[in-house]
Amino acid sequence: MSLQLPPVYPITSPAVGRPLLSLVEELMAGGATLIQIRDKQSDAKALYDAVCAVLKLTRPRGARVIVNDRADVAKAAGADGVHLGQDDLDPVAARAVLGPAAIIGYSTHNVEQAAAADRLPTDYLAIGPVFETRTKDNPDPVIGLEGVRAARAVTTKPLVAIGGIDERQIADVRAAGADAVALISALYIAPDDIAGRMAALLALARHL
Ligand code: TZP
Ligand code: MG
Repeated sequence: MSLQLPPVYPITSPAVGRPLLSLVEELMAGGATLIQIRDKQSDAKALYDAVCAVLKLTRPRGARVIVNDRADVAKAAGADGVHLGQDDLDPVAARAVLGPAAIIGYSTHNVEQAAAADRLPTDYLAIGPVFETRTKDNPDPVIGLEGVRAARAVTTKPLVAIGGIDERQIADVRAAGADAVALISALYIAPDDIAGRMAALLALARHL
């Protein structure tokens, strides 16, 4: 059966200036059931330790944890899966590392990549940046809603739209064919009320 994505897929960010565990705690309090740990700064050891600590927090609550970039860290820590970019371990190799039950997500940035990714052993595809983003270093060109529609047309896999999305665009992005929106900055504009923000964005996305 294909992966059931929640309509809002939060991604953590060290830039928020809140300890990772409190961020994850708040995201879960706001209803997050699938959380990606994204930390481009930490080395493998620090990331492994962080993911293990996150899993202690999430396991009793049932939220699933996806590690950005690192299949090795995801496997070693016992995370639910990995999110791979075009330059990370390729999905075939990551599947060999992680096994059939793991969730493997894969970033694509245009329709050609999405079509190619449809044939790979991945559980969901991400497409973006849909809009301008200030979160990612050296982002690929913005693809707009047209890019989401184009990706939707070449894959039946669960599709996550990412990049510059906030409450103003969630309806349009979903109407363009995305099953979920992956969010970073939109979740953290009020660092003292991340749970409230997560809950509000989830409610909005659920009632579309
Ligand atoms: N991949 C494509 S855009 C992006 C990533 C990781 C950043 C998304 O962050 P934001 O703040 O939601 O634009
Ligand atoms: Mg990556």
